[in-house]
Amino acid sequence: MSRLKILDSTLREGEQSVGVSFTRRQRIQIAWMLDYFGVDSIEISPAVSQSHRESLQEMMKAGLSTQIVSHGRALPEDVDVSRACDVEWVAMYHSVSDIHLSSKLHISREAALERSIRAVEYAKSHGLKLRFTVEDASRADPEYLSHFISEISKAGADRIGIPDTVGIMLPQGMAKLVELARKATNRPIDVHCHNDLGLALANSLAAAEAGADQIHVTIDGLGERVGITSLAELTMALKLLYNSNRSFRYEMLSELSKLVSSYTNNPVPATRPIVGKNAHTHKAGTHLAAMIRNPEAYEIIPPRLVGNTRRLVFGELSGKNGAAYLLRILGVEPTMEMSKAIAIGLKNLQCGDLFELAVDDRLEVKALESESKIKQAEVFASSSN
Ligand code: HCA
Ligand code: CU
Repeated sequence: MSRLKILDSTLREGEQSVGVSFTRRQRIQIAWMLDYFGVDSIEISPAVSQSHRESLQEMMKAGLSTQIVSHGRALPEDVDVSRACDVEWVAMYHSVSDIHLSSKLHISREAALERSIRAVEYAKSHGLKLRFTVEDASRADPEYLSHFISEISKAGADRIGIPDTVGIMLPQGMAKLVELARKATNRPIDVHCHNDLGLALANSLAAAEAGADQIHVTIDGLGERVGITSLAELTMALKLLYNSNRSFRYEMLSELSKLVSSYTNNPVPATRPIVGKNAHTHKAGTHLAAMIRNPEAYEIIPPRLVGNTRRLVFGELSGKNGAAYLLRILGVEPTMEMSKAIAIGLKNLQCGDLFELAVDDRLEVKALESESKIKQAEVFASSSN
């Protein structure tokens, strides 16, 4: 797993997210940050617009160490757009499922393969390195898919991309799909999993276990419909569950998420794993009690590792341990009676969560969260009525 590569498609798949359209400068900023984070490749589609072409050209000149992949359809005209941007790597895609061939493209299986081979040969004749993606592979007839991958490889494709375009796979199925592709080609295999059933991460990991060489992600899982595997979730799962020794700059994960959210005007959902506000927030008294003794009791990731903040919520669920902690940070050495009385008092207020404290590694207070101050003011206003 330590050899598994990561391709970030925030600038291509991510821009297919509803409401997302980056400016040229934003794309360059994202590219620089992903490069610094340590992904192996980033992907962008120059055929979309002049601004995308200029972004790609600028990225090519920027001296990034990450591989830049120019994504387009399996058509000579899209290859030409990529060539005009001086790229080394292109990615081209063509549908292989019957539903796409008949309803989207209105062509036969034979015509699809023929057109794809021509596009591959065209790109190779211009000295390009090439990934070929068999779109909607997970709904294709396995025999046709296998034949298609083998012919495309013979035509010169350097990598084969296996997407679960509609997010319909189970992890076991994804593993089987990778095995099928591995039998059909000796080229490295990319995997691209959509999250329609919330299985993108599980499917990506299963594909990696089955021998996929590279996994596609986006920042915060942005992408068509509900998106694809998220960069933060995949890289942290690899580190925690597979002991990957990749030296990504994990501490940038929260920052990357905030940056993209500021560009898209979509707030990061509080419940988003790893980078969401709630990812390291603790509330119930039993949890606070344990956290105060040892944060590992309820945290698998120290927030500092991913650039996030630990927060403690105080209110009706705080219990006597939460109350004792609160007294201590206010400079009062708590007795059992005081702690119990405050816990009961917090419950009797019947106000739910009262406020949150952002705390550091040693559980010392960093800040009272501003949103909570507003809530607190509301509490006081309503209790004086
Ligand atoms: C699309 C296609 C694609 C391609 C994936 C890839 C998919 O959005 O139009 O090139 O690896 O999900 O099949 O994103
Ligand atoms: Cu996709």
